[in-house]
Amino acid sequence: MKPGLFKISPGFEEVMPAEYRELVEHGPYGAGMGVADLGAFKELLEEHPLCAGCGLALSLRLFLASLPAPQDTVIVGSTGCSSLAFPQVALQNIHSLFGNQNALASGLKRALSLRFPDKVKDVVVIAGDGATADIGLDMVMHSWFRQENITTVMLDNEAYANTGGQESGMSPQGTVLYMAPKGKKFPKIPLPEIAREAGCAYVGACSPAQGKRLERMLRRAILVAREIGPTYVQIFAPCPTNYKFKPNETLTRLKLLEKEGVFQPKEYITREAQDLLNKLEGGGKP
Ligand SMILES: Cc1ncc(C[n+]2csc(CCOP(=O)(O)OP(=O)(O)O)c2C)c(N)n1
Ligand SMILES: [Mg+2]
Repeated sequence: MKPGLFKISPGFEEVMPAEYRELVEHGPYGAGMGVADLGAFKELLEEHPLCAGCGLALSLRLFLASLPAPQDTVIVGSTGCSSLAFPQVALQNIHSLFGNQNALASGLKRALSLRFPDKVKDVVVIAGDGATADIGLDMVMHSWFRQENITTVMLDNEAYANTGGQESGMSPQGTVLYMAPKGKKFPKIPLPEIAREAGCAYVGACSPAQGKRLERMLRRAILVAREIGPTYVQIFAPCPTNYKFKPNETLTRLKLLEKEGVFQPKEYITREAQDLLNKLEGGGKP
């Protein structure tokens, strides 16, 4: 199905760059597509400005392919590396003031529910670890306390990458970065557990090294947010530029960190959310 969300204004067809014309023609991609279909549609302009080997770039592609209803989804981004790629997706998206993303998404979700009472509109926040766990944490947590029906996704590259490498609350203890030369003094914030305690009905922690798992967690989070309440997905992908490893090592490193138990995939599901997922999944694909 081609929802036809984007059109080129008449008269501009000839002057628009070829890759943008392709995005209009082969994306948005509609429901019924998934990670296994990546390559069969166009979800992101090729020439995004993220660094070589950036795990966020892969995570963003997997995220886009995993949305259960892309034509009825609005993504809310925040300032950071990933915000350089958000405006280049084949989806409705809003860039919010850094840290404000969950407040904006709460209002947007409520407005969409009033404007389209008979339609399901998914509002998904996708922001960096600094935006989510540090500067926007009050907005993030209060959207969870208020039980807003939105999904929050953190792209956890364990640093403030976009501003040259300061430590974030999500950097591991002892981390030395370009702008954190003395080493971080306290451990990584346990945000999945905080999310669970703050009222998220579904919490998932994953990495882009396993695309199908990321897809399953994101779909579950969005389906639960529609019916029950706030949900949270944390995507782990340390930054090659700031953690100084080779760009072609991103995935092997992620797999190794998981094997060693440094990174632990997680799923916290409330009883109510599990009942819903059992009903929706019925043993098959959500
Ligand atoms: C209100 C406000 N405060 C601070 C900044 C500066 N700033 C821009 S990006 C950024 C760091 C973002 O870190 P993170 O959210 O982890 O995203 P990343 O760049 O690592 O993807 C900061 C502090 C800003 N743009 N606006
Ligand atoms: Mg970051």
